[in-house]
Amino acid sequence: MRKLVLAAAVIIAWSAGSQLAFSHDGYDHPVVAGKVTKVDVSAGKVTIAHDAIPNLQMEAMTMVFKAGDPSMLNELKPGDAIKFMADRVNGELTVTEIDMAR
Ligand SMILES: [Cu+2]
Repeated sequence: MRKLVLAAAVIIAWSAGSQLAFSHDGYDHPVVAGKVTKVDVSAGKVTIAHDAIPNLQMEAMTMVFKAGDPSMLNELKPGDAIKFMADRVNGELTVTEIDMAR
């Protein structure tokens, strides 16, 4: 829960500074369930078979995301069940948070 509150605070701060950075309506990133299908640490990218992502108006699909921070990929491997948040950052679909699902 604390992470969600922090994320909201960061988004509000960013939105105040740059209207261009955010194309979605809300200040919240919904947590989305997914399964890692590929990890490319050198490219800083991860492929996720994900459920619907409401803040990106995206249905369930498998696709590549950029990692908001490359270090978040270090402990991920194909087959991992995850909970994550995603947003469009500088025009790229980016995972902003990842946690293992339990
Ligand atoms: Cu997608």
